[in-house]
Amino acid sequence: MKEQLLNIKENALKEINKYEKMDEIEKLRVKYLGKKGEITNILKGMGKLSAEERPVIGKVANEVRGEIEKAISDKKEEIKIIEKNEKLKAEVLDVTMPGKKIKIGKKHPITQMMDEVKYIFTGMGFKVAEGPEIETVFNNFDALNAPKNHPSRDMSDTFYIDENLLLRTQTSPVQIRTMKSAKPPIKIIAPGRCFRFDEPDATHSPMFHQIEGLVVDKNVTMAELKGTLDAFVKQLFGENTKTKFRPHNFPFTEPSAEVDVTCFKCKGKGCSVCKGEGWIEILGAGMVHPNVLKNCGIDPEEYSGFAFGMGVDRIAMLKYEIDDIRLLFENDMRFLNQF
Ligand code: 2NM
Repeated sequence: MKEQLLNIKENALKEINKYEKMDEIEKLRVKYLGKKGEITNILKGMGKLSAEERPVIGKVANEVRGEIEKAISDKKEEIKIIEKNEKLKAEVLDVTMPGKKIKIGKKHPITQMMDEVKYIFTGMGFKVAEGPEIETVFNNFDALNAPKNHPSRDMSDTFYIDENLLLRTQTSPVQIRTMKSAKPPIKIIAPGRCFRFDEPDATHSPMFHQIEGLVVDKNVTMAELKGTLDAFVKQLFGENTKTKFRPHNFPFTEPSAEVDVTCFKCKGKGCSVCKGEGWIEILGAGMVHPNVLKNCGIDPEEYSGFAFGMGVDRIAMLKYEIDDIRLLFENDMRFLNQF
């Protein structure tokens, strides 16, 4: 029996050495020391022993149990330390590691310009109006008082879809739609894409962007047009910006003007941005032609209005000193990321 106990001890110690996991060691504890374990089994046979043998075997059994218990608890301690170290290793936080850069996009320079212009005009009480890019010939030309032989109507200047439909050549048809459907007072801007049958070069793109404005009410005068545009360019280009109205001709306004502003770069002295002129042309404007009001069902005897229009791409090019409009539409990130 003593022999058996010593065997058990030897096996137990060998096995304990073999395992490295907490649950495996726990299984060994049950196997050797549990109620149905090997030592308990041996001790059950103690009743058959003589009175002399019993205390001797009892002592051996206690020693064996004690040694196995100690080996198990030592092993458990060891495993605890190893597991703790592994956990610490796995959770280590290197504060010197470079952070993960979160890339957020940015707005296209034309969108930035659009937003800036919209912000200024909505601040003056204008509402933003939108309309389709595919328009009727009536809204794009006839309602705008364009004579039947006007060169812009030519097949070689305008993208026609059929004889009644085209890609709008300016955003004025949005204003025609507004005047046809709403009663004055009207105070809107119409931003959007426009299309002209142009060969692309440094200053021309068959698709470009415009923002046009329209105010219609009783007693609207040219003084309000000048005051509105003056306030606009001062906000866009700086407080000291001046405007100059040069007489011009548009079919849809009378009188009409082209509007120059003092160069925001050289303040009028002459530089590469203004080509030495000191002035930059940025707007077309005028008083809405009575025929246009009539075409939209508004009585020109009762109401008057002013309108203006600007090329957003051109203004973005001036502001960001971009010398080729095609760069704006190539979507090369190396270019776009500069703005
Ligand atoms: C411009 C220049 C001058 C204009 C006129 C109208 C409308 F619909 F009221 F007749 N909308 N936009 C206008 C006037 C546009 O762009 C250079």
